Amino acid sequence: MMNQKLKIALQKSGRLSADSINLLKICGIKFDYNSGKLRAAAENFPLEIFFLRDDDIPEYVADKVADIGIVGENVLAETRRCCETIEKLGFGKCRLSLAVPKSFDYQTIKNLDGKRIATSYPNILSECLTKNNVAAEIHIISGSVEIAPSIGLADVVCDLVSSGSTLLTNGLREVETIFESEAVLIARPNLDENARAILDKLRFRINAANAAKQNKYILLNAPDEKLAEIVKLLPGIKSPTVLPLAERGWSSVHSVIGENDFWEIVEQLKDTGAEGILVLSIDQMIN
Ligand code: PRT
Ligand code: ZN
Repeated sequence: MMNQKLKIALQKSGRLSADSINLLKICGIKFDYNSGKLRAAAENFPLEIFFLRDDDIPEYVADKVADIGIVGENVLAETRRCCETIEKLGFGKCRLSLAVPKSFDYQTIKNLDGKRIATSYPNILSECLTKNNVAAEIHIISGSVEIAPSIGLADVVCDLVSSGSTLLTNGLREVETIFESEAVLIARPNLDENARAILDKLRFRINAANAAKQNKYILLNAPDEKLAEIVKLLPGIKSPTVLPLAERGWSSVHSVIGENDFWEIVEQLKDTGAEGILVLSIDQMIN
């Protein structure tokens, strides 16, 4: 089937929406997105995009309404749908944690025995409690979990945390992380050969864009007598490119360096005698 399209489910509006849409954009996929729409067709890639509530995405994918989707690992684990995790995407990072009011004397998870815990994640929580042999009462609430203790609905909360400021402003103390999460690309089981081929094309682009994000392209001028030392500081993909400058005794050196250590390397390069250092972002990196 030449005209087959892969169907992808993205969060319509929420914390994962902008990053999910941006991921497709940096993969060079063009589509018309406006917030009212529930679906869109890509112009230059065999992809049809569905915009849904995040909680529904694992179900849509498992039930083959969509072939693939982008969702938080927390939602995937909670809904317990049969989907394959294809790729971690590095955004939407958060953790599911237990938090207690400041006055709660918390030493170990055993202190939760007999307590009432408010959460939107009853499945992940009950698995954790069972594993730790704790018998607590789970109160399922769908939003604003953090206010449950102050209104007398629960003794403890189990909620998603990123910066921690929501817990802090509600007088709660994070005591235990029970699940770490980030956005993932998921696929339905048993994708047919054509769908798998389109997914592989998409993954190739995602990996190129993610690798590019983690690296910088660096150009500099080096006096020839310092070249050996400078080249040693720059691993490059294979090894740095060295080209002679018009001015004798000088060379231009080009390389790729990791985003995490580039400031440190730049300082060392300067100390070694490098001049005119330029650092550029990379759009795609294909190995
Ligand atoms: O409408 P829809 O159902 O699609 O969206 P939603 O409101 O259910 O989800 P949304 O958009 O809030 O979150 C989507 C996904 O983002 C979650 O499933 C997580 O995978 C991820 N994510 C990352 C977070 C957070 N960080 C986060 N901080 N989801 C929620 N929060 C909330 C948390 O519940 C708490 O209320 O933010 C608050 C805590 O934040 P801090 O920074 O104060 O700690
Ligand atoms: Zn939701």
